[in-house]
Amino acid sequence: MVKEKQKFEIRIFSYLPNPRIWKTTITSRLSGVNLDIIGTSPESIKDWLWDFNARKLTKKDIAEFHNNTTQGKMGFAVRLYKTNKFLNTQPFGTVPAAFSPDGEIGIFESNSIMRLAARLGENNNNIYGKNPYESSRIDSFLDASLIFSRASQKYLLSINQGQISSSIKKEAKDAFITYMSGIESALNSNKSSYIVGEQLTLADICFFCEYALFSREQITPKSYEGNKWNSITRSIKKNNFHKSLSHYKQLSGRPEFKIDSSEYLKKIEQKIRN
Ligand SMILES: N[C@@H](CCC(=O)N[C@@H](CS)C(=O)NCC(=O)O)C(=O)O
Repeated sequence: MVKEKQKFEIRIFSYLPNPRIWKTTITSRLSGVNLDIIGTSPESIKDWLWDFNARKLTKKDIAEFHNNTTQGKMGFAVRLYKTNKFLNTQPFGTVPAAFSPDGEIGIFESNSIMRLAARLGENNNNIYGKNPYESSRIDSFLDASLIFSRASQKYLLSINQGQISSSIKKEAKDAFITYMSGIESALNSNKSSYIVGEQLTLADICFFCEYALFSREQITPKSYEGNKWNSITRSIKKNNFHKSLSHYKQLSGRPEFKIDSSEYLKKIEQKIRN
């Protein structure tokens, strides 16, 4: 008997690996939701057709969509092949891009895609809080994370592009301190070792993924090779964020987190040491 392929409940298109997607993969592991993830390396994603049925561009696609390309905005200096259907369902045209199984509904913003995984899993394990107050408090942390993630994204892209400016770095440092201070304060005032309530929630998952993504900034940028690179993470007094950092470390050891993150974080560690 042929085993039926499990039906997916969310399709995600993105470059891979991408810590923003881990928010959803970790949540789905805990809530029992089936994902279908398609994508390629960050370098190759420009050579893909951005669509519900995303794929490597064929000669036929290039001819068909040639006059219909879109200038990439965040992180892409080139024109990207995005189908009209993609842009109709993904109004900001960004990845990660998630879709309902029929491709008709687009869900964007990694925090919202993560919430979808919790909702589809019927909030299994109370991952999205055990009552409306806890759920809304979790939302508060997710909203606050966006301010940090925006500054972090600008900073990481500027590092990649060899165009680090002191104002971008300062903005990222301020946003990092603000976000981490909130997490530290929540961990200090909570009786449990989690950010909200008594157990692991979306707030912890989001914190882990945003911190993991930001940790790339510790790698000496190409434009600084041979010179001393003063990363934000290193310049911060670790004691100020003692609880947050040990929470991050503890989360990184959990099996549902390790699957996505261990290789990625190991590579960062190796690059920092070299
Ligand atoms: N805050 C968003 C960030 C999404 C985003 O900015 N994605 C960039 C890549 S890092 C993108 O898709 N850029 C494509 C474009 O600007 O055309 C999230 O968490 O999902």
